[in-house]
Amino acid sequence: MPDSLSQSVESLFQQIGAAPLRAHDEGLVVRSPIDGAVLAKLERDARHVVAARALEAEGAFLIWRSVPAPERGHLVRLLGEKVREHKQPLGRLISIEMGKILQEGLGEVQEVIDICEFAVGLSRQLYGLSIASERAEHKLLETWQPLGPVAIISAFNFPMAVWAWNAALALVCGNPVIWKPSEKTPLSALALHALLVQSMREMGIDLPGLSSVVVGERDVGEALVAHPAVRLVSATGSSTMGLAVGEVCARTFKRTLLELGGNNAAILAPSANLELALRGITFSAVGTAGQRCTTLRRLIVHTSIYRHVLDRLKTIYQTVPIGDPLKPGTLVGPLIDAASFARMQETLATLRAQGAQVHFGERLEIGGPDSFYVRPALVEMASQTGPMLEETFAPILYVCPYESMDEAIALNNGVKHGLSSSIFTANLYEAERFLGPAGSDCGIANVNIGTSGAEIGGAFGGEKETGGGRESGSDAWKNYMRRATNTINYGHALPLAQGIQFDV
Ligand code: UN1
Repeated sequence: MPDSLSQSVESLFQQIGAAPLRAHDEGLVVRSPIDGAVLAKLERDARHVVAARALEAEGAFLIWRSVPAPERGHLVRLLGEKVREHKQPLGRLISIEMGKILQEGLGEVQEVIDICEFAVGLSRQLYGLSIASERAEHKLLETWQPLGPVAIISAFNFPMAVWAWNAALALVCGNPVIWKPSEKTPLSALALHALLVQSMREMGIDLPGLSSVVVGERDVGEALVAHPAVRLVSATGSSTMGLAVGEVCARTFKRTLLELGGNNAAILAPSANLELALRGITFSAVGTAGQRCTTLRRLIVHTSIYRHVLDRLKTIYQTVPIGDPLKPGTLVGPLIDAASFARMQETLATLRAQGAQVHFGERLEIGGPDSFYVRPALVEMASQTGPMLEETFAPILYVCPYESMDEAIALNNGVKHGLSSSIFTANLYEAERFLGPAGSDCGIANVNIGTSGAEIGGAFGGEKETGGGRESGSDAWKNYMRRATNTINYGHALPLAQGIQFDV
């Protein structure tokens, strides 16, 4: 039995068949939020290495784009099979490096498997349109072609799934991928990527530029985003980061797919099944220790049940099992790091100073001086003001009363982000209104389930400062392809569109 988390990581890498990690004294320090232990010191990739990867990707694109899509799908199928085979060690690695509970770590790996399967099917479904032409003996088509190298910048909270949503689609669409994982979770990236490299080897694909990982901090991401070989940047993280990425991409005419912050709300109506609602609310608010983009941050409760709901939540928050995420039964693991803890405490201090009633949110004596376990916080808000309008990436749930559905929907929409939202109600009119054009303004709007825990089959993403991108299922694949409109003349005359006469 390994007696430290770094030894566990070593043995997980072995089980997965990934290259052992080499320690670099001055390297990037990767810690486990479980106990603050150093897991690895990784060599940072210099800017010229990033540039080399981008150029290799450009080279690989010239080959990969002409490989038939179903054959490209075969590579993703192999990846999915290997991930399924190694689901346990991969889930464990996520838990150790990111701190989410093992159940959620395994759930994240399942998302990787699911999107691989989706992408394999998609590889035989990259279909276009045939459109009626106004000209005789002409055919108008819409076809979808590979785009070029795709840069994927992922956040610490989903250290494997977010890459997979993007990479599985990008690869079947004919594009090489370059992955810049969060500097807090590069080990999950290296392990998952090793399985793709193994899959390539098995298929005899000798194209190192097809997929790579670049390790480092912000400068590595900047070098990648700015590189002219990159055609699409898919970035997950804060709205500030997204804005910086978006500006560079606009200047270089690159496509972006932005999946940024969320300040997600749920409306709890008096007709709702309260037991179901409380489970949904709790999972969304305290799951992943409040560190999902889709975490429930604002609960808007009808005045008639407000006190009762608050009391029930207080009891749940008091007893929710917090601790070692690897231990069965734990539901809330640690925060990612000291900075995250400090931001949470600052927010709670501001709220107290502004007169809000704050319940819980305190640090717990678990793990040691370098790990940060907190009891999730509940904050009573008379109105939607101050920090409630911002996203604090920590388990803080604001609870705010509403009187009319108009007011509740206005509160739901009254923030800068627009990722996820939900309504708990048994009233059909309320539910349909929430989902309609005058309802929630978010990319995700749910009924009688929480704001988090989306399946891969739907398109994932949100509006406003969430960035507007859509990843994963539905027709999100179109982001990774060049849409071409083709007009084919199979006659012997040359009629011009709009009836223009131009005879020479
Ligand atoms: C994120 O937090 O960035 O809907 C992604 C969910 C997950 C993905 C969240 N499937 O909660």
